[in-house]
Amino acid sequence: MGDLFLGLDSSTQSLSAVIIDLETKKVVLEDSFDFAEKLPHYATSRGVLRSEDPQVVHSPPEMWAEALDAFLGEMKQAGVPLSQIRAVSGSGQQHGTVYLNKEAQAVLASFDAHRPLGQQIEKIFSRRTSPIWMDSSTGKQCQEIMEALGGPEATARLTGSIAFKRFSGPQIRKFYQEDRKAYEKTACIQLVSSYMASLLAGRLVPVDPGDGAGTNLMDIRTRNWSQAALDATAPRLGAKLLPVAASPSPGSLISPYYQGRFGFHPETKTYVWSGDNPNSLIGVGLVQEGRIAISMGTSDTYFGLMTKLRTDPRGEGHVFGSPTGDYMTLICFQNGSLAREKVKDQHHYDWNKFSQALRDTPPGNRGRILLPYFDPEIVPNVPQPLVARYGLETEDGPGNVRAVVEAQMMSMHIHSRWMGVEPCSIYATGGAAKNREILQVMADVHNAEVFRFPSGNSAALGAALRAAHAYLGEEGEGADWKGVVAGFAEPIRESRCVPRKEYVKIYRELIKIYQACEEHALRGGPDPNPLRESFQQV
Ligand code: XUL
Repeated sequence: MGDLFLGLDSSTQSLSAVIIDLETKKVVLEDSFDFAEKLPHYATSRGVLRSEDPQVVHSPPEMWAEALDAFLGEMKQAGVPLSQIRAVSGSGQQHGTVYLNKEAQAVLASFDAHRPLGQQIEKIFSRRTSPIWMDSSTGKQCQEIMEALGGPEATARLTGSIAFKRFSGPQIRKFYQEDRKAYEKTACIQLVSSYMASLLAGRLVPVDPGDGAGTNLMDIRTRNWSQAALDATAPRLGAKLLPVAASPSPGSLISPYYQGRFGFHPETKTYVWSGDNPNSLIGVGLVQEGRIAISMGTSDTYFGLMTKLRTDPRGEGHVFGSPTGDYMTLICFQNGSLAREKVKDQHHYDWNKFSQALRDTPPGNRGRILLPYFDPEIVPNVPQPLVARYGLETEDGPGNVRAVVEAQMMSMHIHSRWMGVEPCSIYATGGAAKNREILQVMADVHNAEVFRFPSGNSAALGAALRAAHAYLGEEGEGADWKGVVAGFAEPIRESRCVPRKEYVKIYRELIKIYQACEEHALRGGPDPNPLRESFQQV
């Protein structure tokens, strides 16, 4: 066995791990630790704490730490060769913020290998729970920030995105406004990625430009915090943030805690983590411009690498830093697997029946449309849950299954036009990419061939590849991205789904109808039913 590299992915519902062997180009381990199932005492539903207000969604940061400890413990028990890991990096769900007090620094530096991590970090928080990317309770703060920065367009030009409710800046502003005392007691605000990296390094670790761009606080051009954005968000905020890490940035040794407790080698390096989406970009091998990836996880994301900065004039999409030093574009649809699971559960289906329903129904669904915002939606902006059906009975199981998948694919098509890329091939990843029927709808709606990846966890794989790239760079062996991802981030050739001409034509028409339904339901546009009925007669 050659040098091993570990990538961790602290996502909404679970912590995942991928270990790669760079010499043999093999994935040695791929495993996952489910928060709700393994740590039920945090009483989360699928990793999150809901409140009476559907817009407020938090998670307990102690749960993420306990998961890291327990998951590594499981690996040690199972005989995973942790001592052969040369370097670790990771991926965190984006935007979530962790609030630490002034004790944190000293506690991180003195972890005791004889006691569980969870117990040792109990007292480092100035806020018990972390608002996460599913939280949409900061509409007011977004308006205030954009006003201070000269409007939505100016905000997008400066930070890569207009102010979004889930982004860290608006969330920090809300905390400052609602709990000033706790804000004052906060010595350091971290993102999920930098918090997890800090637990590994035993010191406070900064964010990288990929995740930093998900805050509305970073100047997307200089990749440093923008003073104007900090001032628009909360007083003295700059003092509570570590400077954004340069990329590449040097590694640091893993905390001795992990040697004592799990048998890691004392020279194991840890590297700055990034967000799940920048990691996935690497995990699906998008180290050059041109292709697009769709990740179907809790949320669905549509993303690609971009070499020249371009922001979305409609304000729906984002620009983040790419781990390669370029940019990446991204659109996030909150009702991803959330909506697919809702429809599946409403009709008491399992995933096999879900697929069967797609096989049993015709592409185009005879013009029946579902707007599937079971949760508040990010793109398009839908502040409160809204489920609207056009010509579709609520009880019609197969019809609703096809409608939810078609709605998601058509919405991606419509809301990604600003990127100016008509992809001819799409890389599909995330849990739902296993479902061939869903990939066929993707191919037909986007008129593009679709490939799947062997690893469902592109974010953790991307993190392992980032660790390898940084390690080789530091060891003076030189690493180019193409060489590092080669052999790992390759799609499965046989998984290819080809767009079918006759259905591409149907979807061209249906997309117009879907857009009319969206206009009608969200912005009081004209009744789309006449258009729908003429479609049905074709
Ligand atoms: C991206 C986004 C989500 C989260 C959770 O902007 O909000 O994709 O990163 O996966």
